Amino acid sequence: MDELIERARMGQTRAVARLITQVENSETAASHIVPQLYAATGKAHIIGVTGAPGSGKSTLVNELAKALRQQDRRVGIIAVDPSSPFTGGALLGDRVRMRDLAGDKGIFIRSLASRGSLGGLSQATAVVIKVLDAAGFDSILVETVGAGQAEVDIASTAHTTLVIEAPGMGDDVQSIKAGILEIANILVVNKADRPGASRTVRALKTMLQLGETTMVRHHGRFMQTTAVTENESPQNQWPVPVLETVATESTGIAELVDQVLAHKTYLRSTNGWLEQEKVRSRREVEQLLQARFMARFQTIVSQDDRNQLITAIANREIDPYTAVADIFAHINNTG
Ligand SMILES: Nc1nc2c(ncn2[C@@H]2O[C@H](COP(=O)(O)OP(=O)(O)OP(=O)(O)O)[C@@H](O)[C@H]2O)c(=O)[nH]1
Ligand SMILES: [Mg+2]
Repeated sequence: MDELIERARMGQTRAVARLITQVENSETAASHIVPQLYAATGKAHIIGVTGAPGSGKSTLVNELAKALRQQDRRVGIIAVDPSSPFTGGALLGDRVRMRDLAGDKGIFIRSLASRGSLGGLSQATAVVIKVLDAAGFDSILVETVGAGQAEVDIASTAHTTLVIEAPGMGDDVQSIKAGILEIANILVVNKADRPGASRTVRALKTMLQLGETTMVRHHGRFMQTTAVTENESPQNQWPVPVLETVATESTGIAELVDQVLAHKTYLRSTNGWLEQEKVRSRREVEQLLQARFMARFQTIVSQDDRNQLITAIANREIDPYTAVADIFAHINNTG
């Protein structure tokens, strides 16, 4: 595997693909691969693309990839738990698009589907991003369906988060999920060829303004005013743009790419880049600790004992706090 890692670091696409397969198939692969790659990571611009199902994320990712590629950037694309797999779905749906991207060594596309492993999909995604980063991909586009945890995961993983809306999903302020303000660095109203696009844009802009009165932007993301750190200053703010695109006709893509790159420049010229790296690192350490602790718990306490414990808690024979204290004592004694 070490030779594979070395070849991936030199940017060889086939080695990258094989490494990722190992990460997918083995829970221990990441703990072998990441230590050897990590020092070579941290250069790639990680761009999260999230939004409602069918809003046009894959089509937009495809367009973004082409535009970034035209600027000679190497582009990685990761589709997390895609409802329409990249090989058969909309991204490479029609032949013209497929020819655009396939066969280009500067583009790497991979779908990740959810698995039952301890760390789960967000951990696998984090590892795949690192492999691509170390292999010299400049921009890494990560598509996730905008739903609850996946959305939060992508915002803590990506440097720049794009939230994609489409018109006609209820164009009033109330129907737009408040959560998107907390994660979006760029808001995109795609399918601007459909009726009601300008109303959706207006609703989003109103929402942004409303948010401004109760929340303060922190490197482009809204936070509760109480959580703002002392180094926050007026110039340390990114005004979230609201853009219109028609992904199927490549309309508005140039402006979108400009904003994506402007956000990167913004992060680089403030302490935003490092801050985002810290957010990601903290989350990653916490997830790894959790996974390792659970694995250890499951090794030390047998399945039967665990079941008995849960039953005892349900029957009010023991309370959950005492149970956890006992488990900790047991683990400490076992060393
Ligand atoms: N009219 C119009 N249709 C579009 C536009 N962008 C995408 N579509 C179409 O909308 C459908 C869904 O597009 P996708 O790119 O698969 O959307 P998605 O958000 O990736 O979908 P999921 O991954 O399934 O959530 C496809 O049929 C696209 O061709 C657009 O700007 N205008
Ligand atoms: Mg998609």
